Amino acid sequence: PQTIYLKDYTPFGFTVESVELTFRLAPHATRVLSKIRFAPNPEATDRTFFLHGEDLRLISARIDGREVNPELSDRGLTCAVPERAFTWEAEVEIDPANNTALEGLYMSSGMYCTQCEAEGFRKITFYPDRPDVMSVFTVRIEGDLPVMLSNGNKAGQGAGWAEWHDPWPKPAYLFALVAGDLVNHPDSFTTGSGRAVELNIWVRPGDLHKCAFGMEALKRSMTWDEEVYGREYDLDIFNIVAVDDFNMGAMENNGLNIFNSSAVLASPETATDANFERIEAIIAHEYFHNWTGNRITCRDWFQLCLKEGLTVFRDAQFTSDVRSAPVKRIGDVMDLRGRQFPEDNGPLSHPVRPESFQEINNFYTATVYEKGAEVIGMLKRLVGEEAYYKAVELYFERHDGDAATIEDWLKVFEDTTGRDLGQFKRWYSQSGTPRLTVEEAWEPGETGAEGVPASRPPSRDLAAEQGASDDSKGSQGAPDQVRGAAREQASGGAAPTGGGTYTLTFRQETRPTPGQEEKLPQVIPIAVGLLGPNGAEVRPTEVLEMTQAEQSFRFTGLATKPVPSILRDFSAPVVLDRSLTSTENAFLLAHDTDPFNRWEAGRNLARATLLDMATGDARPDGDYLDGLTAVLRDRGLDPALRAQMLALPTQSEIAQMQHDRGQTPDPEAIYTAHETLKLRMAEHLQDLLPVLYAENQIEAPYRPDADQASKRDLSTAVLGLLSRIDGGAQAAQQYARADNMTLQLSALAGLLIAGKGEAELEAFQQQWKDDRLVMDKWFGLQVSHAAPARAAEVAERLTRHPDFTLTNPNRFRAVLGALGMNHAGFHHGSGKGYALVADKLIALDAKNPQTTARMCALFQTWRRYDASRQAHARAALERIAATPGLSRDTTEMVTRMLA
Ligand code: BAL
Ligand code: ZN
Repeated sequence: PQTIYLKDYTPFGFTVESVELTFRLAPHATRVLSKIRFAPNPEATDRTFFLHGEDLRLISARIDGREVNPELSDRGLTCAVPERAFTWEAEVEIDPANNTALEGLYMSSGMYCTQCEAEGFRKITFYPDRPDVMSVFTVRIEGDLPVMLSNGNKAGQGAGWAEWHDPWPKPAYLFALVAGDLVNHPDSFTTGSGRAVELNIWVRPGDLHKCAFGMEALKRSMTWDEEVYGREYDLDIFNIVAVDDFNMGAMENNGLNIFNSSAVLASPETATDANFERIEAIIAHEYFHNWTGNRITCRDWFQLCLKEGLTVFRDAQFTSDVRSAPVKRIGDVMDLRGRQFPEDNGPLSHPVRPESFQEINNFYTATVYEKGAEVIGMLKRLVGEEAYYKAVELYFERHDGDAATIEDWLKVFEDTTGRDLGQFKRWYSQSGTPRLTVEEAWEPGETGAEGVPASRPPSRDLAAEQGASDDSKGSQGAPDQVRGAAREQASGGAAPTGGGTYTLTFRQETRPTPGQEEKLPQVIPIAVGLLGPNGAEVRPTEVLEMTQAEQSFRFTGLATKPVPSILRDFSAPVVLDRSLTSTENAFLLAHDTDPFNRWEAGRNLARATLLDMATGDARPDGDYLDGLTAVLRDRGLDPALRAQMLALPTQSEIAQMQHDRGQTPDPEAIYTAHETLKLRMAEHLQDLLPVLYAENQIEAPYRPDADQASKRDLSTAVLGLLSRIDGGAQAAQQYARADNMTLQLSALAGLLIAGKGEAELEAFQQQWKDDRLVMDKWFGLQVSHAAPARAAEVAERLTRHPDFTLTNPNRFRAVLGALGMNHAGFHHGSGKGYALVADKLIALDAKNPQTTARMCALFQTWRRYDASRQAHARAALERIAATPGLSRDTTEMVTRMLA
């Protein structure tokens, strides 16, 4: 397959002044008539007239009304054209009903729908299908269907037809069409400047009761973007459509967002709190794209992070504002470490802005999205809040209507702040996760007492713990002379004038990644605060700007040696390689005023404990269990945060840590350590668990808001532990009385943890057999709770269930994705997990290359493990690679993983 390079970018030889499309819908023979006005592009030198086109049957083509005979290939067509503006007309036929790839125009549960990002429009008609070609689209849809939608505003409708006009020039990837027997949940919104906007969520009949939450989330998003970024909606109508068969979460087409039904439909009975929160975030994300992605789009697909990183950052800001900021941050970091770090440190590693690809669909990755968002977060932290919003305002002003680049984005920051962002730009070009090590040095001053960190936090009862927590909320109590003292860089500052001097010396290193042997130092914003030995904060958070491979920062005028809290709020996407003793971690867990680092301290203790246990030491660390008890008792702490404290690092994270230390992880040993630690935690907390469970029950009717969800988060985490020591009694009771999916599903999980739940699994299936989204949970839960030796067998049995299908990506992910996430099950020594996933990926590739290729990434860590597992994984990957007719998407992924 052909490799495409960023360095080879050239503009298209023609501009497109207007596009008129007519669709004559028929399941197997839809006719698409296009009338496109082209003009020579003065900014281009190459005038080759190449239009992309795949799986199209060309019926006729005309230029300025005269029949032409273009030269056709399997990627598109070329044709001789005039050296002036001209009108291209073509008629093609396509087969939506047989389009199982779910790219272009396809059918899902009887409705027509589209997915054009990244390169699906070329499966609809011949067109320069590249994001820098933008045009105004007018669309006519003809068909015998009650609802027929496209982008933009309504332009007219009658019996059997509808017309739409989108006044905003857009690239073809934002084109959308939906037609079917749909019903709507309507609403309206008035923008800040008084524009009345009609809002609709369109669903299949029967799903109307699942739309209200999505609609409220949409209105919240519209208000938020006006208030925070000053961005107003720009059309008369905003439609969202729920589609059952969809490769992605959702798609931001102008005025016609198309959603995977799992990312929009929710009712208390069928969706969990996590589903509601995800839906709110995805609705916000797609809506925010209207400005960051649509009004300003990407010049080419290498710039994908320009819209995705920024929009993920914006949706995270939104969630932090409408829910809990620390809980969101911790959740995002868990996700980053779970998905992006393995990617960044394995065979699929690529820069946030990749420099080459074969199939762009393979680059809708955690690196482009989530690391891309982290890069924006670092930029904001470095320039400060005010400068950030000024620069973004300039970006909107300067680039509205453009197909822009990362250079354009950075330039607005340079112009606003006067900073040189040349080095910062390495975050876009250099792959791999930087590792940061730190050394500390303390020089007591003449008058300063030589303090040391408390050797161990005093054990406290509940009342004392609450008091201590209140003391540690801020630096208000720190003496003025301490707060006012200067922090200097060791390299350039004046000599300290009094008190002790504390120096932090950081080193950064990024290991080689595929195609990048040499790494240069990056700009790393390191947020640091200092605590005194009694736990009070003596220096509030400040951002140290590290630019060199090794760099020291000096804090002067300190009375006693402080305890540093480093990388607060996870201020940069790096691995902080700092070995703290369990006493030091326990101290930070008890006292840190930064919620993220407080959680991180607990996490460090859990990591150390699991690492010890996975290599033979069967006893959990006492500091960890005591610290955890104190945190759980702290009723001043958000229950959701306490639930996050209770969650253990994933088994995959422990495997990665062992690998980073030169050890070969044993998935079964890690699984056993995980299970044993959870049992020990449950035993240690056995008196507290029932109290916490009772305290976090909710009498009021279900609401999916942060307050209620937070309490359910904690009671769910507690139930998971309780089920290990009460034989599933509490879970059985909860299952019997559950009136919402959050409680029903967590109860079922609790029963499975206790080795029970057969009858409930059957009852659940009977209750929900007609609800696809709920049944996805039923499929997934059984695989994720299967013991390692049985996981592949359970998954295989479920793939023979009559409701399993290869054509629905959600169902495929529910079973095979869950197997991939069952660490010890997927990486089982028998190789059965690898073999089953390979079998199913091979079968899926023939139907849906995009989902197949993305799911191949389950194998990306295969080289971490022992020789026997590697041999099994290699055999599975080679079997996929050798499949006759394998798609370009999957070929690229397996080739990269085998390289
Ligand atoms: N643009 C693809 C789906 C999304 O990121 O919103
Ligand atoms: Zn997006």
